[in-house]
Amino acid sequence: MTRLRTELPGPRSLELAARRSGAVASGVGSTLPLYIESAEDGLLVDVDGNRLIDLGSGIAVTSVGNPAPAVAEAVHEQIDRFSHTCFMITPYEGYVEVCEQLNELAPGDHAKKTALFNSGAEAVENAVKIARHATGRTAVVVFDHAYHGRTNLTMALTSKNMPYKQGFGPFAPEVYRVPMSYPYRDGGLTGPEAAARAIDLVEKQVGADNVACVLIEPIQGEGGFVVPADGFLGALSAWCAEKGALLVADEIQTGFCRTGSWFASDHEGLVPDLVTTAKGIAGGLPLAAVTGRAELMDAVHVGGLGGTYGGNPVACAAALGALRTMREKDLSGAARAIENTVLPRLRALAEKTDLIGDVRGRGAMLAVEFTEPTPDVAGRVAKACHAAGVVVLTCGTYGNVIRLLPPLVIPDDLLAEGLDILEQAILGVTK
Ligand code: PLZ
Repeated sequence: MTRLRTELPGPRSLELAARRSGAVASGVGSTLPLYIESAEDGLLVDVDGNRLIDLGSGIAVTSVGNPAPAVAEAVHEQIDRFSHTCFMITPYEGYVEVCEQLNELAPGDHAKKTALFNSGAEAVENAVKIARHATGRTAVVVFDHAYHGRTNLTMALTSKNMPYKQGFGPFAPEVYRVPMSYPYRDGGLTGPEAAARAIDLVEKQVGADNVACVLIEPIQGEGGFVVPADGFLGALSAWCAEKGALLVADEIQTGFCRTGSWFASDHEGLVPDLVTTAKGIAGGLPLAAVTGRAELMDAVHVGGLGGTYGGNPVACAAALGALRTMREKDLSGAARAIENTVLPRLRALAEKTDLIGDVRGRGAMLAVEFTEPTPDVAGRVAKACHAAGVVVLTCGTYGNVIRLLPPLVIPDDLLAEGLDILEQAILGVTK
């Protein structure tokens, strides 16, 4: 069925693109030049009436659907009562309720506490603040291919130069980068071997006693959907526990049912000291959190954490609606079902073309890595998908990964149609 009414971009999108070029700073890019007017589960409808299959969820955000009824209802109800007070001035229940639920859901059964912020980068910055304050140490260990944000500290934590860091330095000090476990590209090191390689560097170059935290995405997002080898995260966690460093899991992209459980840490029984979350937490409204061991979270002096909008009441209401939807619709189960549909198809596709080097991921966070470490093939595949009205995203240090992040409520037929188009796009590119 054709969902496209016009050439892409259509005339109204072209008009908006012209207005945009006169008004919006060109440093802010867009993957597709299509301006969206409305959405339904799994579809984005542009201003020319073209219906696009959404396999990106706005970078893993609209997991519960777009719009999601429970989120829309909670937002309306809240904004009609009050939109903002600033939790640091006069608090409200929604903030407390979101923290209670996150404490319950985050990995581990120890006592936990939470603080709320606006964006993923802000959550990561605050996790580092808390880790430094709680340990009295300064060094932060991060990994090759890591992505943690675009603010000054999180640019330092992020691995890839273009487009995130080029020309924006100087960067924050006391950040140390070590190799990641990357099974497709690290010569088959086991998880414990890859962890030993990273730990050896930290011990020799940083000194274990100086490490405030080891910060890691349990499955890397922007860096290429890199799933570390079994035992890698566990070995890092054990080293942190032995040396008094904190393990901080950045679950901003992996969290909230995306990988088939509440958090990606759950798959390996990993219990981080602190967890950062954002994206899927609030069905599209800006909200982020740091959740962690109560004694660490409470180490900071009163007034040491905060911000004008952190835990805004409308965003908190949206989060409560989103979390209810995740439970009621068993969206972790839905993510596993997506994996069971998509992974076999991608694996079968990999048999048909030698362009594909690896197929990987978990739940509804799945990817194809092309063999050539350049953006060429992935870029052409993404373009072909976009021209056919399917929103797919690329990622990876080499820009050579196509990633799939469908909304967890995507109807089966739309997912199948999106995959058909992706398959044709991949089989249609030549070296
Ligand atoms: N940590 C693991 O994935 C955001 C960024 C896209 P913010 N990823 C998408 C882009 O090009 O800006 C992300 C993430 C992980 C932190 C962040 C940062 O979250 O909400 O974008 O600040």
